[in-house]
Amino acid sequence: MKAFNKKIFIKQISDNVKNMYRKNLEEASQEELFQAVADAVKNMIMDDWIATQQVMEKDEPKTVYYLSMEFLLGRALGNNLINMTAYAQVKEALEEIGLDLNTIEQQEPDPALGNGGLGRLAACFLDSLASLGYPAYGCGIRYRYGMFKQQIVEGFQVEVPDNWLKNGYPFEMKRPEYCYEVRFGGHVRMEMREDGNMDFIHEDYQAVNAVAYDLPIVGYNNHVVDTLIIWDAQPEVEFSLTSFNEGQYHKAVEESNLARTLVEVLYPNDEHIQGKELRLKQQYFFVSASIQRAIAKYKKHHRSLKQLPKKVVFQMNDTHPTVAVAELMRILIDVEGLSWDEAWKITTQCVAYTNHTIMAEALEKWPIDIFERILPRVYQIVDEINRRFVLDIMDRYPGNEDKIRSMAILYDGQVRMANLAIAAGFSVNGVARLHTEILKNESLKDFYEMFPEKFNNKTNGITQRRFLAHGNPLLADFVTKYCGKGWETDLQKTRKLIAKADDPKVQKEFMEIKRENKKRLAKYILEKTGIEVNVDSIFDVHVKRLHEYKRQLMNILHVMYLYNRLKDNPDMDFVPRTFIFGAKAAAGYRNAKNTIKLINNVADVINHDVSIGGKIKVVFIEDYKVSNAEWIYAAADVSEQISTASKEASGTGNMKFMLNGALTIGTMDGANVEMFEEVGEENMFIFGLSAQEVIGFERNHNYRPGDIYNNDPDVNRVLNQLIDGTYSHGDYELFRSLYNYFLNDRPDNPADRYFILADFRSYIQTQEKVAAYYRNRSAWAKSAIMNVACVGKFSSDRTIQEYVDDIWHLEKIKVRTSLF
Ligand code: Z2T
Repeated sequence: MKAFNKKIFIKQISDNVKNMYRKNLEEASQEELFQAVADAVKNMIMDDWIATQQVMEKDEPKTVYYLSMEFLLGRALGNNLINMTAYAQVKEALEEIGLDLNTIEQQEPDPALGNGGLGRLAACFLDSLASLGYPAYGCGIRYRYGMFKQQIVEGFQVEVPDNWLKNGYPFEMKRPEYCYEVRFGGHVRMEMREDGNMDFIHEDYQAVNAVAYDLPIVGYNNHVVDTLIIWDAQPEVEFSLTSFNEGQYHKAVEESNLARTLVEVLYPNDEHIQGKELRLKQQYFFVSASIQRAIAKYKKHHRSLKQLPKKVVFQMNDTHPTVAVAELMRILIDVEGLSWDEAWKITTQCVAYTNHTIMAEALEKWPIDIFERILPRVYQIVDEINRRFVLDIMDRYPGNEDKIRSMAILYDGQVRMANLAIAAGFSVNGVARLHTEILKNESLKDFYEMFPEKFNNKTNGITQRRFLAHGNPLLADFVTKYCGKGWETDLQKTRKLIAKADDPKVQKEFMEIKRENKKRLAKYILEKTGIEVNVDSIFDVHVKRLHEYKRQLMNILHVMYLYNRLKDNPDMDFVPRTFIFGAKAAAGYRNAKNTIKLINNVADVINHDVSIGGKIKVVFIEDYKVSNAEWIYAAADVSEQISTASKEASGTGNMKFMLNGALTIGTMDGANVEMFEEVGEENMFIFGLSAQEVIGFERNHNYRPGDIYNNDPDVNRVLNQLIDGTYSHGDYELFRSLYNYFLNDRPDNPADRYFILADFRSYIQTQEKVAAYYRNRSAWAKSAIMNVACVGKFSSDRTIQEYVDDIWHLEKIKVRTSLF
């Protein structure tokens, strides 16, 4: 970016409004002004974007292609300005012409091309890659409809389509020159060549074109702008009614239908697969296009493919892009003419795999018949990879059927994508230390025994640019005041706060900032829900996807328990609390949707009961998404991270709360374990079973929640309130399935499989400690400041540096500003 020139910037905005809308500034709507401002900002980015791509073209550095079905970017305008270090100047320039940057930012739709943690992680990684100056492409899909918008109607979740492209998205750039054919279906004909080798000829397929759209990923204050490529699908031949014979006509109709449906919508299921054919097509579509683009780029500089691993590494974000293994093999063999062994050597040095969950429902397995029908040539290659891999297993473990049962890629009529990723990938990583240990010692034990050198841990991280600099400007200024500038690129700098955490003046300042942020959220809550909340109450926040293992149900049962206590003793000593929830449920997930309804019904009863004097409020914030998350984290006193130990691979919301000075109540799960290590036991509230205890119960089938229900009167009472009409206007059936969750024991679905009742008593006791601690303002403030001070490890900059050092081996690029 050239030096910011206020005059030119203002001129450009009024020119944009004129040219785009035939209006002047006074006539333009806020949405039109957003488009005009965004375009001016894009213009500021453009020189650096061009310069970065020129350096990459000229120096040809090794580049990571981060392959991901999801990128949960959140709004770009404010974030880009932060990273260009132009936020304050642009805000001031806009004020001069009577515009408010905040209002303008809020016109931008959240690009929500992801479900939750996995997609948001990919977005944080791109921010860190650019900010550290590494050459990188994100590769994903340009879904027409992103994650659904959530409305709450009479307490129920209703899904509304997210038409994020409706008004045009100003930061995307169509790149029609990057267009690749992707083929589906048909047959493979084998033909003997003169040299005795086989040719594999793919016939009768349907083809669509993948067309690139680029989004800029602006690095922090370093002039580096990386690129996120999102692929759109277009029919190969424009469908026309006249110019076909019958056969061509049907093919054209089918291909244009395929192109339209392929990228229509993001599947809104996190950690649960449905095995839909269209999903497999989406996976192959964006993977094939991305690999074709990477190879085309490489071939501009090289004739032989042998050096590909020196220039290109594909990181597979979970198993969703794992078809990349076979697609790269296919291109190397069928298109580039390499032998199997040459192609395998290259492929296995180019692909690496990240695992994000141990939940069995999330393991991707495709029925062989579907896989083979949709991707006949790719299937042949998977079959051959499997044949050779099984031979390796038999070689290593002669006569051991169990090893084949657990590790073969093709088994029981299915293609097991994780097994393919591990067999071919040179690196397999978990996303937090505990998670990686569970992979090595439990779920992927046999693979770890066979390939110990592949396994490694990369504890997740988050970007402080979005979640502190942008989301919490008041706290950002506080950190700058006590730690100096520089935390934006080195989060360890907040450690300087340790020396200040005892200072009453600093504590007071921190608490005032927290209170301002609580006011900002309270206003949002009032506007959206009509509920008035007390900003002096504890803001106790549980926001994340709705999933049984994340135990929102345990949280709301605890609220019901507290309400019972208050009703029994109206004069009891009670620290006022606002319980804030935000969560989307996968559209077909019964227990998750019922939990949302329960939270809303409990909220309705409690919020309207004047007899408790407003001591408890319950709020369900509709449509939890990146943009309102930034405000929610900033306002939180307490962060709920209460998953069943062993189930949350890492969590990243936990880190965002910590960064914003909330105290965590949590289990020893995922990255909570490492947060605890960093911040110390005085500053975090831990409770519940350990991962080993949970795994022990699961192995021995000796957990008996019914005994707890029968023997603990508090548990008994709240569970019975699910079926006695207390929270359902007398309807005994509405929440019966949630009640049954605790007590119906089936072999495939054991009672209380997420151990809510096992942890309930220690959750209650730990929440009592939280309340007592909040009374001590100074102790609380000190602990909150300590959380900010000790969060350094959880910057995604640290995570990315570890990927670079251990897996990708990239070198930084330098974009010289003297170019201008
Ligand atoms: C997801 O968000 C996560 C894991 C998945 O496994 C799928 C989705 Cl959509 C297939 C989450 C984990 O649950 C969370 O613990 C982790 O922090 C996050 O991925 C990023 O690694």
